[in-house]
Amino acid sequence: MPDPSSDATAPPDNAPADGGLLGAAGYRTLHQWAPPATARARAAELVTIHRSSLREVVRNPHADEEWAQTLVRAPLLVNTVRDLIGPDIAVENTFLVVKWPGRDFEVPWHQDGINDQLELDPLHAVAAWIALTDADVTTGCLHVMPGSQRAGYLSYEREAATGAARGRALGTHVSPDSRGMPVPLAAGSGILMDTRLVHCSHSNQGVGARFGLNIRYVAPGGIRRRDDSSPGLDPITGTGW
Ligand SMILES: O=C(O)CCC(=O)C(=O)O
Repeated sequence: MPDPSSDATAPPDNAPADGGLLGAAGYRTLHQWAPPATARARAAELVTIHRSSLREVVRNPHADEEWAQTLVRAPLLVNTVRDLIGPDIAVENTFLVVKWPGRDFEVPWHQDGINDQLELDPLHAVAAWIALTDADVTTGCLHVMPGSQRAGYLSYEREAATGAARGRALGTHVSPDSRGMPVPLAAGSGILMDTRLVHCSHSNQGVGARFGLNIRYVAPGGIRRRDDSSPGLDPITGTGW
């Protein structure tokens, strides 16, 4: 596993001494990126669109769906991310994850900042998970391993068959029966995570659909490509792209 910081640009001035932008826990909750009613109204529209197909993952909705383009530019979210990784930020990737009630859909333990194509510099990138509906332990909120970012990026293996479309399963460091710490969130709130933070989510055993948008923000120099692919960036602020 390459050293994730070996070709990084200099850490931002506000980088804490322990090497994580989000402190010892590796995450921070974010309140009211939008009024809860606004988030729920958006989720209701998405239910209408996706209910017939029961689609579970929509890749990069920020590229062509107005609601997601607006969400990734929500002022509270953007300002908080800029405080963490600097004034120039871009969206590298988004995933809308839908957990339909009663369906088996576990997102395995994983880290957002590493995959076959790239590795994100944890001092120049941050992951966000944004609640469009209320998310709690019944409906499939995120579970995190506080402090897990300090172990760095872990080796991972892809899940077989259908699971590959949903996430990556880590092969080490996480006990198969560990449930981590649940992070219940109300619609209109979210969580910012160190890109190395180990997290997962369980199936929705509630009565309504659970919608969440995962966003990866990067600053210039925040991506190390691991192959010759060239993922597009959606600049949000700054001119250095
Ligand atoms: O929405 C979920 O349940 C999990 C999403 C997640 O962990 C991710 O996209 O990185």
